[in-house]
Amino acid sequence: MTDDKTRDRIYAQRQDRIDSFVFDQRVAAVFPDMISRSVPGYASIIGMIGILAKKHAVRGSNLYDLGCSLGAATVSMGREVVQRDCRLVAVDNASAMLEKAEEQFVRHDLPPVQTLCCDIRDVTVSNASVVVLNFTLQFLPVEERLTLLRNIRAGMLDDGVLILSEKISGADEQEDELLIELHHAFKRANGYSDLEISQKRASLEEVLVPETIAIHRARLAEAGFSRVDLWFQCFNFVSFVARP
Ligand code: GEK
Repeated sequence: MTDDKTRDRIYAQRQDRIDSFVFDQRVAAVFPDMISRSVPGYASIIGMIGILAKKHAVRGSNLYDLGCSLGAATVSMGREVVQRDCRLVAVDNASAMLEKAEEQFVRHDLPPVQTLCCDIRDVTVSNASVVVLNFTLQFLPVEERLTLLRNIRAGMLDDGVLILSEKISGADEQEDELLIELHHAFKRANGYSDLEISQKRASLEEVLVPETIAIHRARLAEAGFSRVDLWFQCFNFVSFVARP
């Protein structure tokens, strides 16, 4: 259960004007509640990121969490690789989010975590056995996504993995409508009102740009990933494992 301060009620009151969504202090304060009531399978995905990290983390390598928010994926990976002399790198350009992530990292007994408050497009990925983009690529302008994936690929070890989770659009209009309808029903079942759902949707317009599975697969191939497997899907939320 969440108390009043940690319950997401950001869009509960009717707003005259809907501003574009930003990851500020208000969002950081309610983020765990917001993401778990909005993204189906979020807790499972976070848990599986740890399990994938355990399988693929190479001794002495770096593990990246790009767009880490409050650091849930970093914590999940860190717990699984404690003995492996790995370094965790957690990156987010929203200081309100990263400050809270840093509190989490202190609270858990993790390998060293380097936190970077910067744009993920400015990070040089190197010696990476695991790279996580858990619902982050969707916030970059579409035309900048390939360059980021190429940079990630260039800094990855040959047997490393990229875990890419995204909100997607359906392959055609009919599928898209179905996935959105089911997602909204999921949010309603989790206590969001129709007003909250529609105002949040408006705030994310042009901020979060979803693409189809086919587009993601083609871009990952173009960026130099030789194998892409879809390991999770629930409605319009998916996660891929991509390998060099
Ligand atoms: C989780 N991965 O809990 N550079 C750096 N950070 C960025 C950028 C950018 N260009 N664009 C967006 N972000 C997390 C969840 S949330 C997903 C990720 C969501 C950051 C942004 O500040 C936010 O913290 C995160 O990416 C997206 O596993 O809220 O839907």
